[in-house]
Order: sequence, then structure tokens, then C-alpha cells
Amino acid sequence: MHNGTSITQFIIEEQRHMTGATGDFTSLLNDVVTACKVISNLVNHGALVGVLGSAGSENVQGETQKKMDILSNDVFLKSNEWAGHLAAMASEEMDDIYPIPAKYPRGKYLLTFDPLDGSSNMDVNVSVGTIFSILRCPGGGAEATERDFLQAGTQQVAAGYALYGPSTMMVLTTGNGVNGFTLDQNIGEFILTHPNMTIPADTREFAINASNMRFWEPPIQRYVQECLDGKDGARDSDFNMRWIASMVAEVHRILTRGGIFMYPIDSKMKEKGLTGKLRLLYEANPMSFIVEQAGGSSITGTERILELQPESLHQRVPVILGSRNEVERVLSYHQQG
Ligand code: AHM
Ligand code: MG
Repeated sequence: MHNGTSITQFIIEEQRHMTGATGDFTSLLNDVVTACKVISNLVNHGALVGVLGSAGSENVQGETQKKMDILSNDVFLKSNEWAGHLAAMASEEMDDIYPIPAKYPRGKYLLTFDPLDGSSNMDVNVSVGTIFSILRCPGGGAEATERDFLQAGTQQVAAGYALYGPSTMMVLTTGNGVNGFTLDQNIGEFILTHPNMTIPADTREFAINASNMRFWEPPIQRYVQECLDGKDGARDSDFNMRWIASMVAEVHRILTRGGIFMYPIDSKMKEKGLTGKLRLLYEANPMSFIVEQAGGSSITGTERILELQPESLHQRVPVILGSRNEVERVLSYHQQG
């Protein structure tokens, strides 16, 4: 039995410190938590409930959708549409925004999410996750438009992720530090297990898909080469490398023991007219908010991600985040050209 603080209790107690809070936000977060529990249950049962494999369709970005991409997107919509807290939702898996159906009351918040990030890992039974972000809807929210979602990451009210790994965890920030909760499957509650998560400023561990090495720009080439040179090179220190291809698992490792994660822009993307791999609204902004709240940094290479003015719903950006001193080093390599 666990006598710890449940996520519901934690959110309610946090809300008590906010002046003018109505309970709407607490209730919205609870619905998001419920959606993640449902997805966790589906992910855990995997092949037993027939959710592995491709759905045979593509999303707006031309990526093949997995069955679980579509199922978990549906779970998020159904869990969050009815309670009256949201004006609209936007998802990596939907072409357009999803205004709250007319049969339900509309609220003052917007929700963006990647319902199952790293879903290519589902079929091989490696960790996947859900990423979400909550924004205020400009103008109160009666009729939300795509433009309402195009807010800089600094405007986020809350962001979090659920990690479906050996245990299911929820990591959350409301702009007041970062806290981690572990799902106790027996009682169906997330319990506070990782209070005040912080990222060490220094690290000797980096994460990048090195198969793209020949396409990288010179600053990334230089940074990674210096890591690989280890004790014999400019850094005078040996580095370790990881690549899970699941951003949630990658960020969680960094929140736990430090590290730097990079999905930079490269010449192959540029040739295809792409501006990065990861999506600003569903992946880069929420993760950058969490990382900064834990004392880390997050940049595109040259700019702070949270200050970018989004131009479109599905905009992609380069992402370099994690331990502050390493991210700053990568920034300085970009500034030196
Ligand atoms: P997805 O949202 O389609 O799952 O893609 C995002 C994922 C990230 O979780 C991960 O960091 C990256 O794609 C892995 O990319 P790659 O397969 O190029 O290594
Ligand atoms: Mg994703």
C-alpha cells in the first residue's frame, strides 16, 4: 500500500496557491491524466488486444500511422471534449484543429498533444509516451481558430508527458518546477515519487541519431566529434551515447541523470523543404518548458525554443535540449559559425 501524495491531491494543493483559480484547470488536468491511464492500459496489453502494427493510413505530415496513434488520439479527444474546460484541441495526428463539439460547453483552455510519441517503438516493445501542453485561449474561447494555437512556448500554462516504460510515469510542470508521479496499477492512481526533478548542469552523455551524421551542419559535427574523441580530444573526457528513438524516454533519462538530446536540422531535411524533425507545438514546446523548469536549456541551435513565434500548427523545429552547460556549448558553436 502507498500512502503518498496522489497526482489529484498534488494538483488541487498547487491550485490553492493560485489566486483566482476556479478549479477548471485542476479538472482539465485530471481528464488528461485519465486519458494517459487509458493509453497506458492499451500499451501494456499490446498484442493481447490487437493494437500493434500499422493502421494503413498517413497523418498530415505523410507519416504512416500506427493503430495505436489513432486509438490514443481518440482516447485523448473523448476524455477531454466533454467537461467544458476546453475551446479546442490540436494533435500531431490530426490535420486541423478539433473545436469542442457544439453539444458540449466550451471553456477557456486549449490542449495540444502528441498522443503516442515514438510509436514506431510500439511493435518492438520499447518505451513510448504521450506529450501534452495547455494554453489559454485568447479571447475566452467561444470560437477557437488555428491562429489561437500559435502562441510562443513561454505562454504555456502547463506541460507534461506520460512515459509508458517498465513503470508508467507522469511528469508535469505548471511553471513551478517539475514533479514526477508513478502509476500504482493496483489502485489506478499516479503517486508523487519524483518531487522537484532537476537536470544537472553538466553531463558526459549525449543522444543523437548518428546515422544522419553526414548530413549535419558543422557546429553539430564539431560537438559530436569532440564527444567521440573523448579523453584524447578537446573535451579531455570520455562520453557515453544513447539513442532510444523515443523522445519521451530520452527526456526522462535527462531529467533523471542529465544528458543532452539533439535532433538538429540537416541537409537531407533541407533538401525536402523540412525545417526540422520534431513538431514545435506537440513536442518541442512542452518538452522545452519541462526541461527549463528543471534547470536545463532548450534551443534550436541558435534560438531559445520557448521564444519562437509559431507560424503553423504542424511546424517542425530543430531541438537541442538538456544539461545547461552542454546546450550552451552547442549554442556557442553555432554562434562561432
Ligand atoms: P513520432 O512523433 O512520429 O513518433 O516521431 C518523433 C520521434 C521522437 O520520439 C524521436 O526522438 C524521433 O522521432 C526518432 O527519430 P528517428 O527515427 O529518426 O531516430
Ligand atoms: Mg511525436
